[in-house]
Amino acid sequence: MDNKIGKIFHLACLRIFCRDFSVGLLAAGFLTLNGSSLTADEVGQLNDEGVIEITGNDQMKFDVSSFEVKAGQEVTIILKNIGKLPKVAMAHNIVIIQQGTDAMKFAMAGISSKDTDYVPPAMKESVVAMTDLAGPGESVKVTFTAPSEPGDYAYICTFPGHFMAGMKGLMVVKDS
Ligand SMILES: [Cu+2]
Repeated sequence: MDNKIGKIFHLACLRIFCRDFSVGLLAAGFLTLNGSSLTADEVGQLNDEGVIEITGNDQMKFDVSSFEVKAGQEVTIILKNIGKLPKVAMAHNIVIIQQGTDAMKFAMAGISSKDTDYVPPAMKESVVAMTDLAGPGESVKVTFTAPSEPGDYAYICTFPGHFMAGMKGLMVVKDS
């Protein structure tokens, strides 16, 4: 009798584990819809007003993987979520972090920080600029002054699993 209950319990656990595991794989981007993952290596360009548009999609990719700015210039990033999945499952933001910040550590720490758009409060000094989270069809934007220190500044999406799936890029600050 006990053995039978144990078996049923074990099967139920196995089922829950498998379900969560496949959701986890999906979130990490290992499963793609048609087997082709978009690995765009696209260089973006600011317009004359210092505005750049970047899209994010349901495959957890930004269409711009790097762009250049001048040190101290005013920059506006417009992020458009061109996906269709509901916001609770698939939202995107752009968070630019300071040089020397461990992006993986930042993203991992942010997973439990839903109230602050998955940006870890303990590491908020590492944020150069960030947008709100955009759901399907939504656009968000942020205007900020580019750092005065030239170099590479990573930007990431902090929605859980997205950075790990490759949702990231580089803002290259050039000497002005
Ligand atoms: Cu994202």
